[in-house]
Amino acid sequence: MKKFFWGASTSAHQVEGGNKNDWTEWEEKTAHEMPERAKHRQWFKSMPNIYTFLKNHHNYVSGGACDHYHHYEEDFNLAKSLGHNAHRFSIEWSRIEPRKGEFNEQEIEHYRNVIKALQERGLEPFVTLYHWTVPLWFRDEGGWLNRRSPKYFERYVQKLTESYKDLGIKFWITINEPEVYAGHSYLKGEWPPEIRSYRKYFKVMRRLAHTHVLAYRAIKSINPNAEVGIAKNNIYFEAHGINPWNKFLKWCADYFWNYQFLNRIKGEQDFIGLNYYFHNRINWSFGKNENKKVSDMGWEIYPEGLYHVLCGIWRYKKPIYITENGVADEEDKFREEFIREHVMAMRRAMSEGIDVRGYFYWSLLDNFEWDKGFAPRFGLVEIDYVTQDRRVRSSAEAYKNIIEESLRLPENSA
Ligand code: IFM
Repeated sequence: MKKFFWGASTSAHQVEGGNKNDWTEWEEKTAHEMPERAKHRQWFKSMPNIYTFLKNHHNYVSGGACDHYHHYEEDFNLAKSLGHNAHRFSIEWSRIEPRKGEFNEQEIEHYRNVIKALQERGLEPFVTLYHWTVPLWFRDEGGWLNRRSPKYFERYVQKLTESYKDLGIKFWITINEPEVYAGHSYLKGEWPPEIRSYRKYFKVMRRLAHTHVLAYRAIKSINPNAEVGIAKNNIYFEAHGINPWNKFLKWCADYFWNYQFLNRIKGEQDFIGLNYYFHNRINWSFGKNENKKVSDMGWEIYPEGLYHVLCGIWRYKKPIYITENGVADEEDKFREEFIREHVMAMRRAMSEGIDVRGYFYWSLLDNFEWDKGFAPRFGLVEIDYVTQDRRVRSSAEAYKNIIEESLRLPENSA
């Protein structure tokens, strides 16, 4: 009988606090202009509930974040008390290798303690190695545009895998959402290093795929029992009606957004991590959603799309873990229903034979949502950023019930 993993995800930069990487420098540099910049972003108008925050420049500096770096045990106690049996988090490369080729043993020890804290609580660690932030020296050498970048990453991965060999970590995620990162940073120019170039975007995408392959091989050579994959953000593109143009656009979007990267690393991944947030109904152009139900960020809530996206990636015939699925909902009005309906969509896919083995809600804690700062509230647990108090939202209890209900199902499946 396969064990099903239930849990939540976080990423280092978004929750730890006290980081020093390419993002922290960029935040310091741009924070005072961000409220003005935000007004010119497509997404600004769709976030009326969080306008006030978006107008305050303090919103845009990650700073101490949730101080998860010091509160991780308390946070894992909460996850445990909420019925989770797994947890996804990321290791901050800039802490491990703050200067080129120099590894910080104290920080390696810190994450050893983090991993052990999870294991002691019966929470299976899903370790992400790169969730969008890089060390300053790496940025200064040209980041992912530097042709040596995959090798630099491989060296960091080797060091970690060797250091944690005795911990028997099974699940490794090399890269989080490559296309989202490359799109914002090298095509739209909205995230560091603020580049707008098709050529560079495609170069970075190719380089990240190569990086994954090197990391995959490095982990497997040191720890052959490990299972290695990426976390991929796939969108449910739906062509409206029978119009061939809509169908053509859907085909292109599926190819470029959903499958291009996965095709490149085919054969060098043991599972697929799926991050599901978006539905896009195509009617002559993209983005024609009915927007009946939307989150605080104006993102359409469309659980059925998860079913379709799962069917889509089943083409690779690899086990699937839903490594992220979540909603910004400060008042906790629709989070419970959101989770319930997405889990139902997942079960529908499973009942048709799709091998889904885990569901991770994004996120365990409220956190720093990149260029939107602290305004969006995704957490099962609410954070008071002044006192660092944690408060469990009622939807987190509802999620616990969903987990318990599913454990009572025949064969203890999802
Ligand atoms: O917060 C992000 C996360 O870092 C990557 N996936 C989507 C989340 C919500 O936008």
